[in-house]
Amino acid sequence: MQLKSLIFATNNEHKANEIRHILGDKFIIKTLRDSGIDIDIPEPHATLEENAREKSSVIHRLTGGDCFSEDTGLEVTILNGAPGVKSARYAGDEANFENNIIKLLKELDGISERQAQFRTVISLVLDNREYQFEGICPGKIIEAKRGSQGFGYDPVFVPEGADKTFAEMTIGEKTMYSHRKKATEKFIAF
Ligand code: ITT
Repeated sequence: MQLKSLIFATNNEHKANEIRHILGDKFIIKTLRDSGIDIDIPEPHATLEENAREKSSVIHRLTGGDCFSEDTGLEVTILNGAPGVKSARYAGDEANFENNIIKLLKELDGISERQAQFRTVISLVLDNREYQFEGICPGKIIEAKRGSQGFGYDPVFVPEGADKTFAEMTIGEKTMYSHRKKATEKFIAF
């Protein structure tokens, strides 16, 4: 069988490593950097679905080939789904993982209801048609950071059924629970 090579329209190497781990040797995954494409694709929309579509369609127009993207948000129940689609820029346009977490913990200070979920939407462009796959990982936000693996909000998120935060897990352990894994499994089945 010839391996299928696919462009993953992302500049986030952490995501790419997780997806490579999940896909194993089924596909060769190339990030934008691997493909020599140096752009920061805008994410102007109000939903993960529209932003994911924006990223895959921009790269499809640019390359003319099959590709996929994903948009992920952390949705905290008591915050009405925030930071959600704004997860990357929760603490402002120049925000990084660290100050996004500080802002989140501040918003939840003194609140015992800490239910949250990560939601990933993958957008695949294949033979000029778009398909989407969703994956959800329920869990909770803890009160202080734990662990140094992973990225983003991983140090404060404990998935349902686990004691460790995502940042205390290896990629293999995170994959057992993750939103990205669930969305990618639907993509593989398709
Ligand atoms: P691309 O758009 O280039 O793919 P990005 O980092 O901008 O990369 P998103 O907009 O999808 O990606 O992600 C929004 C933010 O959500 C991201 O910057 C992290 O802070 C957070 N995030 C996404 N997936 C996560 C995960 O598995 N664990 C922890 N935080 C995550």
